[in-house]
Amino acid sequence: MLYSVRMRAAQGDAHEKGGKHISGAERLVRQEQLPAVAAAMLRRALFHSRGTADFINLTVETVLKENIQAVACLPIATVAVPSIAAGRVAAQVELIKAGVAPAAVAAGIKALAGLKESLRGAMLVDAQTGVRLDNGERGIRVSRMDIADEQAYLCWLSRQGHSNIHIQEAVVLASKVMSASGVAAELCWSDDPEYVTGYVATPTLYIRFTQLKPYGSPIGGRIFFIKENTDLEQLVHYLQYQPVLINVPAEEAS
Ligand code: WAQ
Ligand code: MG
Ligand code: MG
Ligand code: MG
Repeated sequence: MLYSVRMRAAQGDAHEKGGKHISGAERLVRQEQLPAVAAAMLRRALFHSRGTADFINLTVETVLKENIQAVACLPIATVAVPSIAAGRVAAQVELIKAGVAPAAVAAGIKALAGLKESLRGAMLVDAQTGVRLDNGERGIRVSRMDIADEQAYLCWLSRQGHSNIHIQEAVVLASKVMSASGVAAELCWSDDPEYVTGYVATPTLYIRFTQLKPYGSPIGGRIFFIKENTDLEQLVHYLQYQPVLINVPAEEAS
């Protein structure tokens, strides 16, 4: 048995009462990890660069091992770009290569860049038409995922020169999202003011771009581009409720 641990924190009031989203996190852990993981989430909500939370929801639920699905981790590539504009152009090229219509890519970037405030979850956008498919202002929050073997993951990342928590969490999330049938690609940049690197995820690659948003901006978000004829209800259920553990490639003998 594992435990799904989920945290969402807001300022002013609860999210559903119009509070400002500060931070969220989701893990799938063993019982002995639970106290430390829960404490770390509370710390993160209380000491966040987006501000201090005064509403924190921490949920813990059991998950049966036989319901967990194994998903392969996406490989990571990094593209250094000289400016935000160059980063966004490069991201658009990758989204188009992944099968998102140019007009939908443009609409998606416009929606993300035009946000007045960060949502708690991701926007769903039709990959052909660019029309927004989720109805809420909150977006769809992906949950119930984690890395299967944390030590192996941290080693695998560190051998590629990566060590920060943003990338650790984003690669897990993107790997789950891209394992969902119906998602053509994802675009993301952080809502943490100091974190300007963003990414595009495709079915085969997680591609980082070193600048996708202005330094200091507290507005970030995610867009999942949805293929034609996708059963939205089934997709959203998978993203929110299907427990998934991500596996890194076994270490190659050297
Ligand atoms: N499900 C759906 N949307 C989410 C989730 C989730 N579990 N978590 C965050 N979001 C949305 C929400 O709108 C946030 O405002 C936005 O994404 C950004 O979240 O170097 O740190 O946690 O390779 O701030 C990407 C680059 C970092 C990492 C992403 O996102 C790298 C990041 P943040
Ligand atoms: Mg967060
Ligand atoms: Mg996050
Ligand atoms: Mg954040």
